[in-house]
Amino acid sequence: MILNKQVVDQHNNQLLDKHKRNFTHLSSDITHLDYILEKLQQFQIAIPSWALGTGGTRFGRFSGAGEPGNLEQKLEDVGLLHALNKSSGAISLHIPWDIPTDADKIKQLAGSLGIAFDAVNSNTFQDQPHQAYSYKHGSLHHVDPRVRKQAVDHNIEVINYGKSLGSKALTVWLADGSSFPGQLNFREAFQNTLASLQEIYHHLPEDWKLFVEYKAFEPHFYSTTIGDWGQSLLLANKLGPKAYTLVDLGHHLPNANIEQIVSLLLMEKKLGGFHFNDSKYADDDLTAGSIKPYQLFLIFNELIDGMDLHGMDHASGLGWMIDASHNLKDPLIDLLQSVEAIKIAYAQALLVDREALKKAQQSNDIVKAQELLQDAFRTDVRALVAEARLRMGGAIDPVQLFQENEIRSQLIAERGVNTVATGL
Ligand code: LRH
Ligand code: MN
Ligand code: MN
Repeated sequence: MILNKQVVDQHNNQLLDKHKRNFTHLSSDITHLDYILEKLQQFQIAIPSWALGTGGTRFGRFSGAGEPGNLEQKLEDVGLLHALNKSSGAISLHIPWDIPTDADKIKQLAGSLGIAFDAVNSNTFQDQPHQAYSYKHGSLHHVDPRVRKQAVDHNIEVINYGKSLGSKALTVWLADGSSFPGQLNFREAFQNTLASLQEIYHHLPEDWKLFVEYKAFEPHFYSTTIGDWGQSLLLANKLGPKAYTLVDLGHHLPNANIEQIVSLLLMEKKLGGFHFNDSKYADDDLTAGSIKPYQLFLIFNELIDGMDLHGMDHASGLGWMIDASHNLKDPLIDLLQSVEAIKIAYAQALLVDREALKKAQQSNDIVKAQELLQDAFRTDVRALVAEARLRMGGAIDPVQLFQENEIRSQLIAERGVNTVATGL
């Protein structure tokens, strides 16, 4: 174990005075401090197994050193993150990139690190060796029923892997679409997708959820068969109560009002969860909150409003997952930064005076409503997030600890220099 309690304590002692000063100053103005700290402590965000290595672009991949070479090492990496921030207590697996061949052993290792298994993800966007049919022209929407069956069977296999680990959800993201007008019959593609998903849904255990992820474009550039939240919601509604829409922040057309989408999905009780990331141009998969932090805050503002209305549990009501890729930064540092940004947005949204906001909306007081949101967003809540982490035994500044203790160098010493983790 690279990180023991002593290392964390030493780091915290070094930063404690400064932290306490900041925290005291900040908390003196917060009326519901204990409530916020409790919410922050409960909040867990799943780490994607495919983001623990250095990602690439379509022009190249520059793998980093000391990357995890198998699922056990990926779990150790998530364990490391969780030991640092106490908010990464779950992993989301992608099959077949990360097959749990010995499920009991994997479960035991995860348990010892305090890690649960979040949604399992299927992969019908790449051909695998020895596969009978190609997904070049799609999977669940394919014109050939044999290809559709192969893709359905794969999803059922993924459910079974998930069952063996204690997962409770399957996420389906399809690359199915078309790149040229005329290539595809939209209605047939949609109906084939629905029929395939119905078969998968049929194999879903009673206490599971099916997350239907949508994406506006890429890898196809003319149409995507599940292209937006409307199409995903249509499918989820037709499939039944266990099916939900999954919102990946990077999967929208530019300037889409994601917070409005979130609020309506929540109202319909069809919001499954999130793939958090950020983007400037398209599906850039950048660190959460690194480009549009106000958008992230506004999403959490809608979430708290809608979840409180439904009496939903903030911590367990939805699937909270990161879906980022890092071709320039150390993946573990990037993931720490993403989790931190998400918690900051959550903490800021918890600060919003909801009663006052309701009153301002009811009286068409635009200025007051805007001020209430901006006031919360402009509050520096980092000491609040750090205090929640400290109370759980985590590090005051996880990134600083990671760097000062040269954790990547230790991983390189263990795993070697020439390493390539499976993933995007
Ligand atoms: C492709 C994608 C998608 C999936 C992930 C595995 O866009 O990023 O978001 O969830 O690959
Ligand atoms: Mn995604
Ligand atoms: Mn994506």
